[in-house]
Amino acid sequence: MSTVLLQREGRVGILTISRPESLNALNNVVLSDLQKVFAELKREPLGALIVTGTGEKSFVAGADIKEMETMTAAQAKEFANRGQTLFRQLEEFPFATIAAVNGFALGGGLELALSCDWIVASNKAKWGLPEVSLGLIPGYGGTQRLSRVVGKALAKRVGLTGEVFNAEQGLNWGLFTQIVEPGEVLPTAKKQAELICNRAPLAVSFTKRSIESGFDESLVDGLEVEAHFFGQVFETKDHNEGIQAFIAKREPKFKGE
Ligand code: CO8
Repeated sequence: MSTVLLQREGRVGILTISRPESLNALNNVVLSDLQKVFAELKREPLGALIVTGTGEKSFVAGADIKEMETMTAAQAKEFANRGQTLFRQLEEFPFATIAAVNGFALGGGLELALSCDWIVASNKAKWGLPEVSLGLIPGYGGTQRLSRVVGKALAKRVGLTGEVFNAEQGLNWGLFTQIVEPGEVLPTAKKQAELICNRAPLAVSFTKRSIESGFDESLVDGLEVEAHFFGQVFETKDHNEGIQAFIAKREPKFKGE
């Protein structure tokens, strides 16, 4: 049985990491299963994808510590590269991705959530980068992505202390876009995903790419990227449909063309 389940509800996908006996820790099997599911998502894309963990206790409690017990330095680098490649694929999907953090998001779990477009979390969620307490460092992008979201000083506080933080701190620091009651995490993420699915798919994808491509550029170069995509969207049929629907005071019927 796969450790990564993909459920499709219309154009919304729900990807669930499922290793409850290890609080959904990421081992080599999970990475292989993720690889298969991502390949399927490339062939048959969605409108939006929600990433979550099975059960109420944990999103993902990190990379599998037990699997690292006998790893050599070369194997560790390979394990980090493998996870990073996968998380980059997740980040680069043309559709929206929402992490629904239902519990612990530690180490590799936080790094997985950070590779999604945004994070909706339970008000009971606990998160952090505890790697330094194991004599390790984050290896799935934590030292790079967290600072881009919360800023350098807070990212250093999280990574260097190895402290575990609560949901409110995550919200206050801008890591989580929203915190809700535990039973509301998935329904909230689903509502947001459904909203996106009602929008023009190519416009959604260009908006995401414009934000991503411009983020590390100067404002001037970023604005050029935006102008480029603004031009591109005028080559789509959906832009015509959107404008015509507005003028005719009716709902648009987007086709992703
Ligand atoms: N890896 C393997 N097993 C785990 C992990 C994990 N990350 N987390 C929990 N488990 C297992 C426990 O060992 C336990 O198994 P068993 O019942 O066989 O003893 C089971 O899950 C339940 O866990 P606990 O009994 O510990 O549950 P508690 O409620 O007491 O505690 C905690 C929950 C606080 C989440 C605790 O389990 C914990 O501290 N887990 C480890 C968290 C952690 O340090 N995560 C970071 C790991 S390092 C990492 O993610 C690096 C990422 C980059 C990798 C780069 C490649 C080299």
